[in-house]
Order: sequence, then structure tokens, then C-alpha cells
Amino acid sequence: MRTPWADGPEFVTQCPIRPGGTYTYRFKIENQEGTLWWHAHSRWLRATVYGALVIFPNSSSSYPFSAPKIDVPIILGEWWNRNILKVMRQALFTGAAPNVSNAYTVNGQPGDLYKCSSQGRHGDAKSNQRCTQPRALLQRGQPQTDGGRSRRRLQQALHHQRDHGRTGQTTNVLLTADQPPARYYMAARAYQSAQNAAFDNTTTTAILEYKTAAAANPILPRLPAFNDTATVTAFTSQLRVIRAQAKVPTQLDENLFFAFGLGLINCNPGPRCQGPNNTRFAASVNNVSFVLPRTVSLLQAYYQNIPGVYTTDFPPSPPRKFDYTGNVSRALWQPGSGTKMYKLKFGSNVQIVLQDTAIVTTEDHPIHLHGYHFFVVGQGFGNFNPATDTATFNLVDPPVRNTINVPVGGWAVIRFHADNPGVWLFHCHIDSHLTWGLAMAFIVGNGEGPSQTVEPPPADLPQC
Ligand SMILES: [Cu+2]
Repeated sequence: MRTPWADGPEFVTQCPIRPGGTYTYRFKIENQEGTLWWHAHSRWLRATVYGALVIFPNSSSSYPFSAPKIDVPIILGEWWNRNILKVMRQALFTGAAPNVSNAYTVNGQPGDLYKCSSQGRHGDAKSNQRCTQPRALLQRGQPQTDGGRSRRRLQQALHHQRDHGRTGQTTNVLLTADQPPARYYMAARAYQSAQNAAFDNTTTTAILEYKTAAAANPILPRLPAFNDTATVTAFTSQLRVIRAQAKVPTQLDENLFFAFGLGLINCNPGPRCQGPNNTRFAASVNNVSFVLPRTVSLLQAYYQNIPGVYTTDFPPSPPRKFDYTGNVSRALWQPGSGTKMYKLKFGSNVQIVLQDTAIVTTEDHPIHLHGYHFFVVGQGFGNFNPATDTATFNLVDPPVRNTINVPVGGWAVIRFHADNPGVWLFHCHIDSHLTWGLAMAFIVGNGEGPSQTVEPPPADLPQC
């Protein structure tokens, strides 16, 4: 996206849109195609305010595979019987983990495996969610994909397919409908890697139906166990870019090391101290728990030189080295806090080693970078070791993503060319983790000339 003013995260590139207000985003899409997920970026509204943005290939270019006959966006979501903002407020008041969701959804519908299917209503009476089953109709022999031009390709019959996508990730899947004409369930449930953490252990379904299928009960696939990290790893490690618009940077200008994970803040026992052993949950990157400004966005503060809103001393590596995925001393569980950004020169080649920590628990965090797609050049388990792990990097055809699910108790290494000026948030895509501080932001400076310079803000940008 060319203009950072249309990026959307509250207090990062704009003040939030007021309740009842409207705001129109205007932006130019450059060097992007495929299906992307758009969503609200204010408090936890992204839980239910979202949709698909399908960017078709330029008319002068072609698909890197036979052109699909149909595009079907499939969005996996979550459903809470309570107002999600009440769930958030309760968690932020008590300091404990938030209540888990009541259902998962495919395109907004939970599917046949929930009680509501027979009742026609979902959960409590206030919820008006109808429980019809989403369906995709298929003609035998016709391929289908969920997006424009895919950067990744999977050609598998859907009822054999085990796709793995974490919060915030999009995957374009090419399906060849060459199976016996029948009705097939597509099913999804959580992958949960954090130790002893509560999670929504339900399964959502939709039906893929061949046009010539007889009326019969759909066939339900067997899903991997909720904690089957081996299957997740087998799936993600086979992803490759089909045709990248840029080469993987090999000459690095920045080599950053971000250790991140949960933390616990000690507090006085009471209603606001309901985390484990009289604490409040926190999260951090390089021991900084990120705090959003409240009166102006970071991009406005940067563009208008407003002092006192942020600092640019975000640490390029952890201030203290430790055995990140080992038995971490309790003395290292409580992070500091701040609104710290890291400055990148326009055009620099950036590598970031993303290292999970075992503080509280290891977990697969989906880390999302705004403003860029990046190459995922390597990943593995345990602590990243530059002496041995660098040799395993894929610099030829690594997957291109904007969200990387860093392996639980492991690491991932990403690279990108910083050629999009502005302020860009880098954060975990689990809402509670972002709110607890698992975030930081980059300032990418201007290059030369108007095409490499942040545009002036729109006149109607929402005010705080
Ligand atoms: Cu996280």
C-alpha cells in the first residue's frame, strides 16, 4: 500500500473512527495481488469486523498457473456470545487471560457441529447468530482458488487437505475438483501450543458440494490434534514462493534480533491482580511492553514533529541475553514498558530474527508486519544459532507473507527491503497479546523525490 495514512491501526497511523462516525480510506495498491484480510484495528473489534479484499492480477499479466474458474473467499473467524468489548474490558480490568470464544466460524457461520444448528439460534437469547451452513458448489473437474494470483499453491483434494493458518494469516489455495462427486465438510479448529492455557476446543464446518452429488450426509475429515506441532511444521515448511516481485535481499543493512513472548507484572492482590500468582499478564518485544499513545497517532507525531509522544531507542537486540527457550529465571519475567520505535533508512535491507521465549509459556505467536510483505528465509525450534542456522536459510524461493507464525519455542527469520516510507506497526496478531504489549513500530524514512516520500495526511483524517 502506497500511503501509510490508510493503514488503519488506532494511535499508530490515525486516531480511531468515533462511534457513529464514518471515514473513507483512499489508497493506491502497488505490487500486490491475491486475497488479503481487511479488519478493524481498534481495540478488539477485529474479532468480528472483517472481510476479504481480493486484488486481481493486472490485466496485462497472467496467473502463474492455469487461471482458476471460480474464486471463493473463505474467512475463518471466532464468535463470542458476549460483546467482545466487554470481554476485553473484563480482561484488562482483572489482568487475567480473556474468556475464550464460544464458536469458530466459516464466513460468519459456525456450522453443523454446534447445538445451534438444531435450535436455529446460537447460545444465549441475545445472540442473533443464525446457524445455517455455508456451502460452496463445485463442478467436477473445475479448479478453484480462494484468491487472485496465488503466491503459494497447494493442489490437494479438499477432504485430504490439512491447511494450517494462524490468526491474521491468509493462504491462497488452489483446488482441483477431481474427487468422486459428493458432499464434503471443510472443517477447522484451533491449533493451541501454549501450555495449560484455556482455549475454544470446538470445530467449525462448511460444506463443499459437487453439483452432481447425491443428497447425503457430508463426509467429515479427520483433523489433527489441537497440539499437533509436527503436522503444522510439515505444512508450513513446504510453502514456497511461486513468483516473487523482488529478490531476497542478500546484502544486509540491518540485522535485528527480537526476543518476544508473555510476561507477568507483579501487583497487590485484589480484583485488578487476577493473573497467575498475584500478577497481571503482560507481553513484550526485547523486554519493552509497547504502549500506544492516547492523544495523537505515532505517524502524525512523526510527520508533524510533535515531541514527547515516542522515542526511537527501541533495542535492536535483547538488553540481556538468556536461554530464551530454556528455564527462564523469574527475575526476567517482568518487562519494562514504553512507546519505542526503531528507525530504518529508506531502501535498507532488513533481517529480523524472531525468537520465541519460554517466559510464562512458549507459544506460536503470529507476528504481523504492516506496510510490507517479507520473505521467511528460515525457521526452527529452540534458540536461534547464527553459526549453524544461517546455513539452512532458503534465499532462492522462500515463502512471502505479511504474518509469520513463529514456531512454538522456536524462531523464524524474515527479510524485507524497506522501501515503503512511514510508520509501520509490527505485532502479535492475537488481540490480547497486542494489548498486553507484544508490539513495536518501525519508522521508515523518506527516500528521494515524491514517490519515495510520505504523502500529506488526508484532510478528513479522524481526530482524537
Ligand atoms: Cu502472541
